[in-house]
Amino acid sequence: IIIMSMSNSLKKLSSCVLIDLDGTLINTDGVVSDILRKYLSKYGKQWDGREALKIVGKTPLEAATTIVEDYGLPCGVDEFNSEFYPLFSAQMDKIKSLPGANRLIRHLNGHGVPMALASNSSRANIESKISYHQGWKDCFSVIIGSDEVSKGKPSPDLFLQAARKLNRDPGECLVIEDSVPGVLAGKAAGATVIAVPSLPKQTHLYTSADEVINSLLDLKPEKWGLPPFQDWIENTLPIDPWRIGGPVIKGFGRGSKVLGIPTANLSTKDYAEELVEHPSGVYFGWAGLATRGVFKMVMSIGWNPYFNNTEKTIEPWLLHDFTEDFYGEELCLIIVGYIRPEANFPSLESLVAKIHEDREVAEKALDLPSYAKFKDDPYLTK
Ligand code: ADP
Ligand code: RBF
Ligand code: MG
Repeated sequence: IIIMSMSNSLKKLSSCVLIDLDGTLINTDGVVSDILRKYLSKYGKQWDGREALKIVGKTPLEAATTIVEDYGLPCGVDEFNSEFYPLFSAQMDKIKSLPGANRLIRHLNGHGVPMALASNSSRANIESKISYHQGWKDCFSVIIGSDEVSKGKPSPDLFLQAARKLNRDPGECLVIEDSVPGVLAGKAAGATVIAVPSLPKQTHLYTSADEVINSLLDLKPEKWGLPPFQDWIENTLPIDPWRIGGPVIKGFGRGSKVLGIPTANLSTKDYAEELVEHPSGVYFGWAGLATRGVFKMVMSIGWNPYFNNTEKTIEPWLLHDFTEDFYGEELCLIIVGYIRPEANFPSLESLVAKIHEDREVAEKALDLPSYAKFKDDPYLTK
């Protein structure tokens, strides 16, 4: 108790936010990977997704050097850059915002919380990238790139400069970062740092962060002295409806057997891209089975930390008692709300109890008009 109250009293409250761009607000990685995949094949090399781990959070020069060296490319870093940047610029308009980014920016701006964008990317590139996201530029009172300070992250320079320009003490700033160099930079600056790792299963690398969250949807600004989000309804967060469907396939064979909770799995191959785009976590919505009707549904998307799966799967539990299995049948899902991040549990009983709690939250929420209306969505009975 003493330790808890000590750490509480040590927790600093923030009055402004310093935020990173690539990997935190926008999914730059997706476009970069696409380009590198094609570019490297010209040299007879194959882009290795794991390489992404090594370049997140680096300055453009460091990232280019890493790629040229790791792939043993027969060109210099300058030549690589002169070929890479035009390709990248041409694709900048395809870089999507990450889930919760737009919501976060509008929320903080709406409450008059000063915000700075501090990125290892160059000032010019930052400006181009955010120009594709309506209204973002005006939400930041300060924008600063690594070409405007002597050293990029993990040096604290960017954040120190951003705080200075906002006229705040770095200790009053909340830094939001997806990369390890970025987290280190924020801590070195003396700020409070929230890590939102952009690559899955990397939480262990972020030990110096004040908190590690799974996605921006899980950010609780009030924990850090900032205004709370007001869009949660009865412990659920409405999301842009997401529709997926396909034949029910065999899963790990443990849903009903081990947990007493059957989950009708969909093939992840058909939804690979969307799966990457959606943060793992517990969601809910409506499920349509062609010959059986429409049912409430609660599901997890992710790696099931309790079982430590290596594959990200979709696990929908239809909230209805069926007298038989329905493998092979067409299942359509419309996912309308978010409940919580996936978690690990000390025992199977506690995992099962939590899933039943999720079921109750989902069942109640789906009766609210804003969620109930999707029951009649034509997608479910197509
Ligand atoms: P698997 O690992 O193959 O997915 P589960 O033990 O999770 O096996 O059981 C899922 C299967 O159980 C579904 O594919 C479906 O055929 C059947 N099933 C029966 N009732 C339900 C339900 N309420 N929700 C989901 N699936 C159900
Ligand atoms: N697995 C976890 O490891 N952690 C979770 O937090 C978790 N939450 C779930 C929530 C719901 C609503 C459902 C249906 C499943 C959840 N599971 C979770 C997944 C469960 O482990 C999975 O369905 C089984 O492993 C079956 O493959
Ligand atoms: Mg299953």
